[in-house]
Amino acid sequence: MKRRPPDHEPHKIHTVRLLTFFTPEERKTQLADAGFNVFNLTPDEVTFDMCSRAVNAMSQEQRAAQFLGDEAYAGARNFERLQEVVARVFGHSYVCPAHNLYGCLKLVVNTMVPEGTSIAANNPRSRLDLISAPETGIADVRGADDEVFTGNVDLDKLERALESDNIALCAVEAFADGQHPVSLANLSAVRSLARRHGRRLLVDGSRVVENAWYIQKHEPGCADRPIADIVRQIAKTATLFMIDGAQDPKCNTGGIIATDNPEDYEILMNRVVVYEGLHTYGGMAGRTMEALSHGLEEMCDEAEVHWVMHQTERFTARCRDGGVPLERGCDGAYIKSDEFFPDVADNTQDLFSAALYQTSGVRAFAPGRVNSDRLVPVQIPRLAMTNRQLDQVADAIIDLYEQRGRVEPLQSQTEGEWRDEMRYHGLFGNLESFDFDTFPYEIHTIEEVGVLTRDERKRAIREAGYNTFLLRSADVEIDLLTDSGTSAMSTDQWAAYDAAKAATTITNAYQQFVAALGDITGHKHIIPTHQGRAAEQILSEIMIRPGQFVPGNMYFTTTKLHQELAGGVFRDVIVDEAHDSTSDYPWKGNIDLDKLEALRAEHGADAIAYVSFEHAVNMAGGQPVNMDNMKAVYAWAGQHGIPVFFDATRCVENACMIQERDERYHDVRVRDILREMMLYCDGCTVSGKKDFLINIGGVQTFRENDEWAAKARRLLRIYEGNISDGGLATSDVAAMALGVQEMLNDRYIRSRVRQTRALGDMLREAGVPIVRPTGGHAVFIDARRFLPHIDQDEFPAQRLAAEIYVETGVRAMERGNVSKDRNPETGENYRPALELVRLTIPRRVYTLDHMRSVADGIIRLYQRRDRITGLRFVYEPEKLRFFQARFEPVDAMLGRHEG
Ligand code: P70
Repeated sequence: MKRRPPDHEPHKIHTVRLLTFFTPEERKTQLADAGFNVFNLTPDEVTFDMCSRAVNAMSQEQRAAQFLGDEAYAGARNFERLQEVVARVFGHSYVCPAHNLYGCLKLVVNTMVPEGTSIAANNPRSRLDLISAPETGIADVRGADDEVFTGNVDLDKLERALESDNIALCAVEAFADGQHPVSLANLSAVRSLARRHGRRLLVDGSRVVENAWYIQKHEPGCADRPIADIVRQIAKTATLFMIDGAQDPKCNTGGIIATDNPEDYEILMNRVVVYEGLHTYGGMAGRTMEALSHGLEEMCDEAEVHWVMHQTERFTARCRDGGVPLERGCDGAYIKSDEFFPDVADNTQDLFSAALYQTSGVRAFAPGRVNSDRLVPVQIPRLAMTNRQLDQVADAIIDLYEQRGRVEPLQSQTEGEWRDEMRYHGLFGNLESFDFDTFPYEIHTIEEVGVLTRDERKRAIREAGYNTFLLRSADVEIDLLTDSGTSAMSTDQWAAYDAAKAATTITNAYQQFVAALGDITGHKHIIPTHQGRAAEQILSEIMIRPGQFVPGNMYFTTTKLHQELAGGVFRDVIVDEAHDSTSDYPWKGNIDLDKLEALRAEHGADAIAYVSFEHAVNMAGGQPVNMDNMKAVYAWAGQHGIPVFFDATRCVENACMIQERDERYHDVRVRDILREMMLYCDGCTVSGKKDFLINIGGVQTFRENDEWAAKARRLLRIYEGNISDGGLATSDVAAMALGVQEMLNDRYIRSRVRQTRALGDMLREAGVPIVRPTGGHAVFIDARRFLPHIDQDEFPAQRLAAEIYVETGVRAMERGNVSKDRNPETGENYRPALELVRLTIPRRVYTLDHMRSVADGIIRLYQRRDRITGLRFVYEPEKLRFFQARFEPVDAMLGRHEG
């Protein structure tokens, strides 16, 4: 089978860990304090930490498993599960747990390598050497013949060793030293030889998955075999198979030895209590066994393996293309530090590490003994980084390589055997810094996505009545339905979530939220609500007298509905450019003051309840309002005694677009721009599910009016919950208190807005008609121009959203004739000027590679657009019909299903 490299992650991001970036001066100070040994830097002092052990992103299930510890001393349920999984994944009936791989090795050496014997190994630097008694020798039996399987054992050498030396054990590392894979054929030959001589074959499978990928790719006859199959065969070939829990199984620690041999198991079981713990936990917490079990099964997932290996290949190739001397490792690029600094005699590994940190904040550390090696592994933490981040780490290394002549050598200050003991005197060479321009977070937890075939998707959309709201999330591969409540929370938010103590009174979480948002907005009253529409309802009820007008910069469905339920009449006062999808006007969210004044002139100021002023206007395409417009509207309103309320749901994106598009604000922090924006209103409603980086929550603020605040709190008590939570869990309030701070990180918000724009640019360059300019949260496809042959009453945007799903597995949302509803007087559809499909980007969830693959799919669809037909209702609800409506294709009668 010929495999294409995967074009995006086969998962999405569930939780992120925030990264810190440092100035060159900060890095120098930190490096000097660390004695020029990057080992002494804490993770907080490092931007990207390039190692692959115990730092991998876990799956959501694996994280959950860490909370399922049966912390019993004996016979834990977690151990029973581990046994079952080991039997399934490795085919061995017995498992001996240990605290980690060192524990496994020690057990084997202590029980199976008698004094005076030696070990035949394919890794002469094996840790077995350190663990064994001093007189135990390692017979290096690695061959040098095979170009791909450089870890293969030379069978003649092994045979000679078995015959003449006193070999106790054959030890093969799958991927010896991180660089040398073995073939299945070689492994089984080794096993036969060992058996013939009555010796055991011990396989260290800590990198068994990477090795299996090599076998699948390069060993004759293996191309069609699943990774899981190959892994199982490797494990079965071994008499004793062990694995480091913190490597391929993505656990944070733990290790196991698996075997099929009851006598060996008995030996291990009786000794494990001496060094590790009882045979049913072996020095691991119950939760570790549980997470390890999950990891053992997940590590063989074909798509994940191919993604991990694709990243390694890509990263290594980029470094190599940049001229950097390296060896390709199973998990990254292993830099040849001596060739990197050919004029430097000593400590080139630590020199490389120090210089790379100095220029970029990237850490790559070579553990081990002083002067024992020359390679510095730059390893990729599994699933934790994006391709774009990795590209930039590679570029940072290449950058350093280009200025290697300016790097000053290190002078040892200490004598030590191990590299982690070393301290140096260094001089900071005059080096250029490398600046990162990437997401400021790493991936902490991933989430599974749905993968269906095209035929399955066709069936799914038909069953969903051609309404993407009615699809199951499990059937969606990349979910761009909404940016609402879909953000990935940070580890800090999760920590606060877990720690928050619930109460029906004032809580700490509430106080933190009020303090944080009060500081950001300057508003006096901060009232949490369960989400945006709750605030909208309350505000509408307080502020609108029946018959009053509510002018706003384009309608939003829930906002307008609540205004109408309170007896108000919505009037659109947005600038005309907003209705023209082809206009490049940068401030399409602005209010047209002439329209506002005309409304007042006709009906009087008293007939206007308030101005409903939305940031980064959703229905117009996420279009920003500029600062002058906010100021002018507020001044105008002040003259007439009319309040102004922001829908500040996407206020941070708006602030970011002000920073980008208004040169007066280029050097102003987003936080300060937002603070100024918040001066020009009397309060806000906010759906916190967007910019506030939380999954549920909202807020109502009042800048100073105590009377409105008292009324709002009264309604809150009646409709929603406590005044300290608005009906939210205290934990969600705590998460929101952090979300409102994280959202103001300039690097974060810029990377978010740029990611959206990147998707827009890819589509536009291919000629796909989209709303211009691209806004902050979404790319809007102009369905009338995409499908000009479909009349608006046959809902081109609704059909286009359905077709995008069938073509790509991407879920989008209709924002057009269906959403706009019918005119209650005429009963006709409104037929709005903007008939759009929204591709909405969740925050911190998808990568640039996801975006590229979305664009590719839509471009393919665009090329066959003339074969797409319209829809008609088969079920039409009365209110907010777009949520539940069902359709069928207009050509369904002909029995012809398009797409
Ligand atoms: C979306 C979501 C919600 C929203 C909003 C603005 C500018 C208020 C709200 C309501 C969810 C949605 C809502 C209705 C129809 C489709 C989708 N927008 N103001 O996907 O807030 O949902 O928290 O009650 O965008 O755009 P909430």
